[in-house]
Amino acid sequence: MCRYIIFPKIVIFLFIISITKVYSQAPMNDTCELCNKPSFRSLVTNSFNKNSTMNITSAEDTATMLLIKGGAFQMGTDDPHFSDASPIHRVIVSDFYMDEHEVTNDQFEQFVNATHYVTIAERPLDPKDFPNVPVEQLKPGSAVFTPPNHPVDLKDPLQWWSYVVGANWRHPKGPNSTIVGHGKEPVTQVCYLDATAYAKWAGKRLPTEAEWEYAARAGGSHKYYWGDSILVNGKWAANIFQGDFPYNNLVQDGYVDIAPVMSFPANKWGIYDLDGNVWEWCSDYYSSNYYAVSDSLNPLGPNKSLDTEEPTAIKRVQRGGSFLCSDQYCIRYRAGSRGKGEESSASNNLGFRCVKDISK
Ligand SMILES: [Ca+2]
Ligand SMILES: [Ca+2]
Repeated sequence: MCRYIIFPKIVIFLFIISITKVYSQAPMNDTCELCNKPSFRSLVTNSFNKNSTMNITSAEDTATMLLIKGGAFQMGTDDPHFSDASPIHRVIVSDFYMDEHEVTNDQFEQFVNATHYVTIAERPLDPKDFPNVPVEQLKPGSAVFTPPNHPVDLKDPLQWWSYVVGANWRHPKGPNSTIVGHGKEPVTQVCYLDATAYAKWAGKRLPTEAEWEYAARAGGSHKYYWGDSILVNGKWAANIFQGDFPYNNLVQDGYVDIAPVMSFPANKWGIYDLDGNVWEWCSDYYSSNYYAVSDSLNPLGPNKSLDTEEPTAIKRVQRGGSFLCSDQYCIRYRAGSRGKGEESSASNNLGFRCVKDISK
């Protein structure tokens, strides 16, 4: 399994390169209000009937899933900061069930105990994939947020991301960290391939990008998924980053990094933490121009990955941003914006949730 790397003194996954380019498009400040255009809002169709919501329990994991009644909505955003999320286009999704929260460490441990699955970040690195790297340096690990204590150049993510040997889902920040006592927090350090393995075991699948956005919008069309103001009744609506990124986290939302799932209010359809906390894998290949040619009915994404900035990397869509998003740096927690990541790369701000089809 190939994990892309470059090798100065430390190994850095392609993930780092990806986020560099994603985040480098973000402005220091953004006052754009295009998401509030009346024409956009009026075109949203919400067929959701709250009384139709029902809980189910999967056969294999313990997640509560909610029925998301299908309907039509306007997908994407014309915010010029998110060129890959335009044009806004009408999409129809069918009914589906969605986990009410991100997959937790407890849930992922249940999966590993049942299957003895070994995540990509735990597997040995194949010297064939890294011919220019000394074998003794090929040690399993993953990307970890390691913030400095002083201001840094925001164009250089290597100032706050490090490849940490021994970082994996059981030790999200490295060998000295643990998930013990953090069972209700979302699992991290799981790549796309790990997430799909879990979903298959659970009898589920990853959401399509369209399903994810449809559920996140919950019938609304606002700048943020929860509304037009960053605060709701004076409180933070999602776990993101406040302060001076990356060195001075003011923790105004109460969480310096990951929060236990369901620590913030659910959206109007009862789903928690779609926005913020951890990025979430979607099933679609990532293509920066897909929205121009997207199917309108249950789009599955392009049939292959195409990131024009890194055409050789196989990438999947990620959605929702994480506890590291802020208006100083990554603004891709805003409604309609997209993320992307190489399939085999993970980090300690990246997780997933599952969906399930309605039985016919
Ligand atoms: Ca926070
Ligand atoms: Ca999330």
